[in-house]
Amino acid sequence: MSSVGEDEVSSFFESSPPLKNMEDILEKLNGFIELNSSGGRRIVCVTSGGTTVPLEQRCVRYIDNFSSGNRGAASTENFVKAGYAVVFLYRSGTCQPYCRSLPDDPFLECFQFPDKTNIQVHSSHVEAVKMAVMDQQAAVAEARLLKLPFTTIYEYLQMLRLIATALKDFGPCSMFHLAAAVSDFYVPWNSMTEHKIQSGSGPLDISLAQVPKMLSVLRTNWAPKAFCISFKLETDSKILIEKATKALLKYQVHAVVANELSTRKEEVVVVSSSGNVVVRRDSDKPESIVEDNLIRLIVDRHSTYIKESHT
Ligand code: 9Z3
Repeated sequence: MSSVGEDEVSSFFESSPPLKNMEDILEKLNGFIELNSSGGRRIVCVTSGGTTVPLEQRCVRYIDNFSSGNRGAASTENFVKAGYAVVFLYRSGTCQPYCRSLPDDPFLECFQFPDKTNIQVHSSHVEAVKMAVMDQQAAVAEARLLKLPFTTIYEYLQMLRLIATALKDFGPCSMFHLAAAVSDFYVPWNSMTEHKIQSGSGPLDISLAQVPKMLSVLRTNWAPKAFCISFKLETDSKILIEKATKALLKYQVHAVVANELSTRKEEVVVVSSSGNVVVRRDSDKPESIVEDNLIRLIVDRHSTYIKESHT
C-alpha cells in the first residue's frame, strides 16, 4: 500500500468517530452474504448519493457533494434484473431503487381516502406504486437487495471497508460500482470544534485536509480480486476523458465511467484498457435510461473478467 500512504489511511480510520450501529450493520451484511453465498450468485456493492463533511462534531453545518442518487438507484434495479445480489450503500434521503417513477414532491398526492377507514392509491399512480412495491418486495424477499444508509464521509468509508472485507470470499464474482459522490476534502474529527461555530466574529476560515484515496486501498488491500468500476464527474467536458483515463491508470480499476454533470442522464463514456465506449440512453424510447445500456455493458465485462480469472 506504499503509494496510498498507509499512515494517512490508518490515521483517518483511527480518528473517525466509530459507527454507531456497527453490530447491526454487520449482522445484516453477514446474513445477506450467507444467503447469497451458495450457487455462485454474483454480488455487487452499489454506492450512491453524496457524502457530507461535518464542520462541527455536534453537526449543524456541513459541506455536501452533489448526487441525487438516481444513478445508483437505477443501476441497482438493473443489477437485480441481471441476477445480482446488491448491497446498496446510499446516502440517507436520496433516491431509492424502484421509487424513481413515484412522485416525491408531493408524495402524499399518490393517495386518497374514499372513506375514513380506507386509503387508496390515486388512479394516476396505481401502476407506478404497484410496480414499485412488488419489485422492491421481491428483491428483498429473494435476498437480492440489502440497503445500508450513510450520511458522513466517516460513515461511508467505514461501511465501504466493512462491505469490502465481508465480500472477500466472493473474489472475482464480487463487484464494486462506485457511483457515490465522495468528498475529496474533510475536517479531521480531532481538529473539529465540538459545538456549533459561532457567527459574529467575521469571516470563517476552515482548513480542509485531503481525504486519503481509499480507491487504491480498496483495490490493493480490501478487495483485490473484485471487479471494480469507479466514476469520474466533471463539469468541464474538455478535461473529462483525460481525468477519467488518469484515474483508470492511477487506481487500477477495471473501468471508469466518465460523466459530465449536465449531460449525465443522456450519455456516459466507459473508459477502460480496451478503449472508450460511449453509452447513451435510447432517445427514441421515452422510458429508456442510460443505466439500462450501461449496466448491460458492465455485466458483460464482469462475465469476461470472471471467465478470465478462472483460466
Ligand atoms: C458520479 O459521477 C455519478 O454518476 C453522479 C450521478 C453523482 C454524477 P446522480 O446521483 O448523479 O444520478 O444525480 N459519481 C462519482 C462522483 C465522484 O465524486 N467521483 C470522484 C471524482 O470524480 C471519484 S470517487 O473525482
